[in-house]
Amino acid sequence: MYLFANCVAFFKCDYEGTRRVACVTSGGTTVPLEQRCVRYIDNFSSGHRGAASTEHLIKMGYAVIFLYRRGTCEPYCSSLPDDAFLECFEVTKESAVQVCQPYSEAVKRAIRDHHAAVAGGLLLKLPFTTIFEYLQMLQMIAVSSRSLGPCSMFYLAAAVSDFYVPWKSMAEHKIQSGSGPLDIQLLQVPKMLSVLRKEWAPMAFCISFKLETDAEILLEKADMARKKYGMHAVVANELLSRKEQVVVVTNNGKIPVYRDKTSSDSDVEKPLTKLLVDRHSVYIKDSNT
Ligand code: 9Z3
Repeated sequence: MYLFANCVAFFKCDYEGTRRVACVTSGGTTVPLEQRCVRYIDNFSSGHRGAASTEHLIKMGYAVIFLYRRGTCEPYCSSLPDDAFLECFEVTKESAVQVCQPYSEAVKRAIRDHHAAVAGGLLLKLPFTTIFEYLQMLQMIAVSSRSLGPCSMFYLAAAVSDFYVPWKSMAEHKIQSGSGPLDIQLLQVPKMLSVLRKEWAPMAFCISFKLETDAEILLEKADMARKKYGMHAVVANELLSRKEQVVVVTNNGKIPVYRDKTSSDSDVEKPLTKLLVDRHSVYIKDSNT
């Protein structure tokens, strides 16, 4: 309920039909194997794509709901060391705590940018862990975004579990290792992308991501997903090259997008989000005529 109220408030924030709002999903969902969960199956995603894309979208004027896996990358943190708290600060001779010199500028910039985005009502961060939490939160966000019509965008970069153990057939307590090989039946997670398109937010501009490790099948699978789930674009990426290039698959073609290799601090998310924002603009214009 708190989450729902938060989302509704975020969407109402003086946007009056002009502010564009993106829901960026990021990180991998988990599938618990026990009700009192000790073990779980995880989906790979560092969260870099979602966090970087969020920063670019905010720069381009969007307000972003960042639905992310707890513990994965968050916006404005990419230039910080992994263990930010312990490594960014030091204790002075007078026992005061201060930012370490090498990180000083990066930490100040991260804190300033993050604060500006949150205080300006441009960033709402909502964490999830399991596939169940993720789907419920996505539904709430989508339903409460309906009033924005075509101005809302779903940028679904999270790596979502394909298989799960239903709550009723899940062991209550920790599964005992002495009982021999583990035999668990996993059911297919219902594909919620078509429900998102048809019921939850039918006017929203929807982009999903397709990840494969075999380049041979990637583009075909991405185009199949686009048609099957009615996505406006599917971003196809291969695990090993995902930071260098992606292909945006739409109904009128496949557009490769590359990281600018001439600049060391550039990322593929910058040209990717630019292209998708341009497509979103055309979509909004067409929807209003
Ligand atoms: C992606 O393909 C993302 O681009 C990555 C980003 C997870 C590869 P990182 O977080 O990596 O920067 O380390 N996300 C979507 C993966 C996914 O689960 N897609 C489903 C599928 O491929 C469709 S919803 O079937």
